[in-house]
Parts: sequence; structure tokens; C-alpha cells
Amino acid sequence: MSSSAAATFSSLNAIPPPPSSFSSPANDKLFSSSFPAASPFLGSSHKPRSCVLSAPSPGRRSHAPVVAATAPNAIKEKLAQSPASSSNLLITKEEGLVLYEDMVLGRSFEDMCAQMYYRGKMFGFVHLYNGQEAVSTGFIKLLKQEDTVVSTYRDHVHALSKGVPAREVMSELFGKTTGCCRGQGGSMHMFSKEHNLIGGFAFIGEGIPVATGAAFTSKYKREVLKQADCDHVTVAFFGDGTCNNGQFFECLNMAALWKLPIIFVVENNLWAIGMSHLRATSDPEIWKKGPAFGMPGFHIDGMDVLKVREVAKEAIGRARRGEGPTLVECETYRFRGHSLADPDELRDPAEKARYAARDPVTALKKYMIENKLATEAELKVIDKRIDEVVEDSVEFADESPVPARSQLLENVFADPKGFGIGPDGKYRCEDPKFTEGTAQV
Ligand SMILES: Cc1ncc(C[n+]2csc(CCOP(=O)(O)OP(=O)(O)O)c2C)c(N)n1
Ligand SMILES: [Mg+2]
Repeated sequence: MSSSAAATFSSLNAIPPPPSSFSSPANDKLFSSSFPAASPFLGSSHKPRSCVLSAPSPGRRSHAPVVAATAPNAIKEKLAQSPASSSNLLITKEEGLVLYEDMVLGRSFEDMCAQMYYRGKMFGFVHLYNGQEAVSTGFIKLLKQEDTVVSTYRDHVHALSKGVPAREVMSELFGKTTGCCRGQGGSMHMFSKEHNLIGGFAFIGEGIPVATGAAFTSKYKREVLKQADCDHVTVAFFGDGTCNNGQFFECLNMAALWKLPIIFVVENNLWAIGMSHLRATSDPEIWKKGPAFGMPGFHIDGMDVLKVREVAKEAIGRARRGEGPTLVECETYRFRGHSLADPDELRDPAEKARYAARDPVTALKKYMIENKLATEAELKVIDKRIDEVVEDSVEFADESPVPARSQLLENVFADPKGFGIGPDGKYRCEDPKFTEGTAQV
């Protein structure tokens, strides 16, 4: 590293200055006493405890003011505006149609996955995203191709929103060579270099450090390698249950310390398999952990794509301008069991019904029609087109070839000699006895 590069690199360690666009005297005052009363959890009957922080004691190093907000004032005002006249609307017709199409694609694709899974076309665990579409669409449709997305095992719809063709996602689920990972990843490991979707991670929390590393790369390119046009951001999606894992805290710390261009998006669907978030977490308001590390935190209605989008715009803009990370907690709900193997017997039917009534796809459709952004007929045309895309993806996946047995170890080891390759120089997997006694291949 050159000395100038080293100097710039070391400046990454500087404590970030106050985030100007989020700071206000009112918030500074609040910081010294307590955070504003957060919006209660939208769909749960839980009453959040108030979070009281004491003022920094005089002898301690004081951090830059941090802000806890459910939404900055500008966004709140915009969201509160009556959608009566088209000039007050949060979206144009074209934007609305893009959002609607993406959400319908996510929903229809997942419904088709359920059918194909029960017909035995897919293997392993398959986790569907139904109900959470507003989060994926609200964030990812604002991104550029060069921006990075990191997902979890609930990743099909993030891949679709990021532009990975439905054919490639379905083929991956079928374990076929035409899949985005040539059939080697499966449901939980969607990946596309071209679309900068860098996983699909089955271990919870595993994607957060990877996302933090991707955001570090963008900053390094811009500040050290002097690629001035590198304003790429990274969006990391993960669940509420994951926020009690260590990687989450470690990465919030590093991202704030180095002002990384990253948005941590918590898809709080209130459940981690069968464990209620409200039962498992000392302070269930996850957004508050942003300010604790010196970054803004937001809690938004994740069933409303327009609200998600407004906060996403603010957070993505902030990251692109080099102002650092943001934590966004989207309160959402999954409409199906944890995975397709889950009979979903633990959640209260009344809770499920409450969220079903707030279906994000139906809500956007209603908004578009009521505000004359689209007619029912126009939206039906999109529904039909998406049905065809999804049907086509199944036909394509079904007709595609399965990988050759010799592909089994590709991309598994940097150098398969010594493990995957036997003393005779041949791939061990080609030995018919290779998997004997372990699994049916
Ligand atoms: C490190 C690790 N521990 C445990 C598990 C088992 N596990 C799979 S999903 C899950 C719950 C995660 O819940 P959440 O983060 O809320 O995501 P959601 O499934 O609700 O989208 C757990 C504990 C895992 N995959 N990885
Ligand atoms: Mg969850």
C-alpha cells in the first residue's frame, strides 16, 4: 500500500461526524434524556418498554450525537400527506407499476415453489417469503445493478427483485445446471455475480459480516484506490431472530466506526421458527440498536411498500453520499410456516388473520386503483404476464439437465487435491463407492 493510500486508509478509523441529515436540536435533546416514544409494534399486542438512556457523564468521551427516529420529519410529513391529489402521491404511475410487478412476481413465484416442493421437484429446506414482499421490493428496486445485496436462506425473492431471471432461480431450486449456481446452491444459496447478489446464507447472521466486507470494499475502492465514481452501497437483509447473534453487533460497530455504505435491514416478522421475538429479546425494538452504535435507526411498517421505500431512499442516499450506515427495522409477517416442512401450528390464528388483512400486495393494488395510478384491467395484465413468467420458469427448470456427477466438488475447495481428488488423480466422487454409506447421490 502506498503511503498516501495508507494515510487515507487510516482515516477510515475516524469517528464519524454527526449525521447532518438526521440530526436536529430536538433529537440532540432527546438523546440526553430518553429516546422518543417509539411507535408501538404495529401488529402485535405487545407494549414496548420505554428505553431510557442516561446522559453521557462529563468524564467520558462523548460520541457524535445519535438519532433514534421512526422516520425523519420530512418522511413523516410526506407519508402523512393525503393521497387525494396526484401531486401528493409518493410514487408515479411508472414507479407504482414497477413495484406492483415485482411484488406480484415474488408472491406468484413463491406460491409456485410450494406446489413444486410438494410435487418432489425440490430438495432440502425451502423457506418462502410470502407476506414480506414490500421489504424486498421497497429496498431493492431503488438499487443499481452494481449495488450489493446479501440475503438469508429466505432468498428467492431478493434474487428476483435484484434482477436474477425467474428461470435461473427456479432451475437453482430444481438443482439443475441452468440455475444461478449451476444447481449447486439450491434454495438457501442464491448467488449471482452479475447481479451482485452475494448469497443466500443458511447460517443465521452469516451474511452480515459478508455484507459489511462488501461495503468496506466500496469504501476502499473510492477512498484508497481513488475510484471516485464508486458510490456502491450494500443492503443486508436478515431476520429478527438473527439480531440476537454476535455478528450483528460486531458489524454494526465496524460499519459505524468506518462509516461504511451499508443498510442493515431487519425483516422483523416477529418469529424465529417457533420462538416469538417478544419472548426471546430483552428489548424487542431492534431499531434502537442503531443509535446505540452511532447510526440512525428506523422502525417502519414493513407491510407498506411505500413507507419502506421512503425510508429506503433516505438510507440508500445517505450511504451513497458517504455518510455511513443505517439500521432499518421493517415490521412484517410471513404468511406461511418457517419452511415448507413447518406445519405452522404455533402461531396464533388471530395474529395470522390480523396480518393477512394487511397483505402488502393487496394494499399496493388498492392504493394504485384508488389514486388512479392504474386500472384494475392494467394490473390484471401484469398478473397474467407474471403467471406466464413463472410457468415458463418451471418448464425451463424441468427440461434443464441435472449437473454431471463430476461437478459435485467444483467450487467447494480452492484445490480439491488431497480431499476431492484421490491418490490416482481422479475425482473421488467419480468412484461409485465414494458416497457409499453416507448419502444417496
Ligand atoms: C447460526 C445458526 N443457528 C441456528 C440456526 C437455526 N435457525 C434456522 S432459521 C432460525 C431462525 C431465524 O429467525 P429470523 O432471524 O427471525 O429469520 P426468519 O426465519 O424469521 O426470516 C434459526 C435459529 C441457523 N440456521 N444458524
Ligand atoms: Mg423472524
